[in-house]
Amino acid sequence: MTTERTFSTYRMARTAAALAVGALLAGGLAVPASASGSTTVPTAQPGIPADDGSSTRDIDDGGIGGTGNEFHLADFFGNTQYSFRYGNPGGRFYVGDWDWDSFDSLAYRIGSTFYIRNSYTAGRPHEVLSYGRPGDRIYVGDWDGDGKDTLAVRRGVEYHIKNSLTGGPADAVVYYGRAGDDVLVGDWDGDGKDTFAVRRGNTYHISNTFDGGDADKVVTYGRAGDEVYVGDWGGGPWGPDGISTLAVRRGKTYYFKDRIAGGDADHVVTYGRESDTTVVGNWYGAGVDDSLTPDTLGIRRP
Ligand SMILES: [Ca+2]
Ligand SMILES: [Ca+2]
Ligand SMILES: [Ca+2]
Repeated sequence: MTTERTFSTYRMARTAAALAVGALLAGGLAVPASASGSTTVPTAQPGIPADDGSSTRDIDDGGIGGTGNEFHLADFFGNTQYSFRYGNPGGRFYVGDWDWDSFDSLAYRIGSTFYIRNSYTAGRPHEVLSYGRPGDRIYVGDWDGDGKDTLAVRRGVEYHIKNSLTGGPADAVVYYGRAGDDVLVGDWDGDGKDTFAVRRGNTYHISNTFDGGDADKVVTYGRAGDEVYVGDWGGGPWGPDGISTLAVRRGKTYYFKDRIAGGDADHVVTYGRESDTTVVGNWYGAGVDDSLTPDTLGIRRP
């Protein structure tokens, strides 16, 4: 199974050869206007083919659903710091630190191709890579603790983990939980490596390894109907500590917990509109301070 997967990276704008490859790739993936089933075809950003999102919109994975290509990224207090458009209005986005600068940014996905941008402005992708198959469920994490986020493909209880954005087969295949599990990714013990947690209702079964044994911690937070997000919110007295914790969303209000524990939220932020899709990542303080900064909110808006 592993050998069926390809994982190739094109570093754009580095060399003439890379540019030529990028042009070929963009041309090869262009979606004909009739493919959208509509007279309105989304306007492509330079370097990203037009795409109606049908190949990725409904995948249930670690990506960002919803629609729209307008993004607003906020600080700890819910004040917008960056606003820009990227990608196409349809389809999925993924958040990760793709370039080791400690700040997260977006990747837009068409089929099994990921268009990565490392800054909070509109523009061409900085990297384009292909991984897995068009319908694969993808999760983002720093699986080996080197500071760079990479992808894992999930097929039922089987996870094909890759530790680089380069070619070659998966670095590890692990088995986790049950096929129907709602899986979250986080660094629950602060060792720098991301692992999984399973959500069942408002109970979270947290594991710090991939060994498939019992959960290391079980915690109840919020309500079963809440939307939940994972981050190192940094709201404690000493700021962020490198440990991922939970936040739940009700309407446009977010209830952040700074420890892996139940009980009342440690801080509450209202941001955006009820119709917005939530994005979470580490962008607060980007370009100013590369010390440990908290994960904060963002929104995707049509
Ligand atoms: Ca980054
Ligand atoms: Ca890594
Ligand atoms: Ca960890």
